[in-house]
Amino acid sequence: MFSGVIGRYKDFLPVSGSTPEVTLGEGGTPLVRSRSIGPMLGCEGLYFKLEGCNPTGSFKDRGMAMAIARALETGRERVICASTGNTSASAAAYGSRYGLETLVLVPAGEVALGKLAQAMAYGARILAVGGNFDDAFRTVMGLVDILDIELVNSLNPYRIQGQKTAAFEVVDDLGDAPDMLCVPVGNAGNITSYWLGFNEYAKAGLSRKLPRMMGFQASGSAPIALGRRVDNPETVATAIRIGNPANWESANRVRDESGGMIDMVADEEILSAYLRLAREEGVFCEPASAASVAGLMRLPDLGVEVKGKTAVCVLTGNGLKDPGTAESRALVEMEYVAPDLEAVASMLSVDAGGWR
Ligand code: AN7
Repeated sequence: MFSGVIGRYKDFLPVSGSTPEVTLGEGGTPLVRSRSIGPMLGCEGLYFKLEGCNPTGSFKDRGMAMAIARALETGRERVICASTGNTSASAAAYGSRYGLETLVLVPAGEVALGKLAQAMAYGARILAVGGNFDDAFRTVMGLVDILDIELVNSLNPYRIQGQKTAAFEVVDDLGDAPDMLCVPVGNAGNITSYWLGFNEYAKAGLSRKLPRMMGFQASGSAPIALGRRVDNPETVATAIRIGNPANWESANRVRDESGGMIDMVADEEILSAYLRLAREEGVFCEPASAASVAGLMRLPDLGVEVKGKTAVCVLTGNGLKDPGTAESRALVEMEYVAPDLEAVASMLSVDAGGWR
């Protein structure tokens, strides 16, 4: 029986007999083959890893299960994070389930509604900081020095350990690693995790190759791609609105070791990929997640061959996290109509069994 990432991948995780098997049923997410974008690009196979199918709707749950297990094992009663939204939703969920007090610091006015609703419902204490994620994170790092509290941001190595299980699943499903893995980059914890996972599986003889790691930031918020801190990051993809990533060095190492790249995509490209995924693939992810697909679509222009390649795009979060962007950017107007057949038929100009 499948029982979350710790239960399933124990042998590859730093757990002992005394580590509680924390789970909300995370992991085991679908790897769905592209029907439109992959064939258009001439990929041998393009797959979407639907991390929005995790219990709180993002990939963060994999790492959170491990971080919370560790917090419990070491007797902590409180956990803390700074977050653009998804980490706070995940921390709040696992925190409430295991009786830990959860404190989250978020950039005021810059967190998508669904994520805030989650943190509220799970009962976290939420401090809305009058600044951006980087300000909130700096404050959290100060707080962990003076409080008896477990940091559950991706600087916590157990987060990385839990998240590497997504790479295991990709290999388990495909039979080997893909030629390339495309992933959105914010704090660069996830790209670090996947690379660790692919390497561990290769060492264990469970895969033959290693993928090129292709990370994508939003162009208004692209410190790693630009090679310098961004003081006022801006992007429609609020999840990755981060100007000074915690795992910056590690992202550069992953890029170099894998022969990959960390590049950037414009908000318009992100939104265009976001709508294409929804309209041509039936996959509704949040804007930050679509940066992976926007990035893949740019690769031919950057001189990177995608024809004949196997690629996986990690769709890190569920589209329902950010209803505001769907409502404002999907270009569909609701049509209001009286509640009777004649009015509806007339609005549709019903004609010969169809409508105009
Ligand atoms: C949907 O929740 O940083 O490069 O505080 O929510 O590992 O940071 C979220 C990041 C990609 C970037 N996609 O991952 C947070 C937070 C989604 C995300 C990322 C995030 P990292």
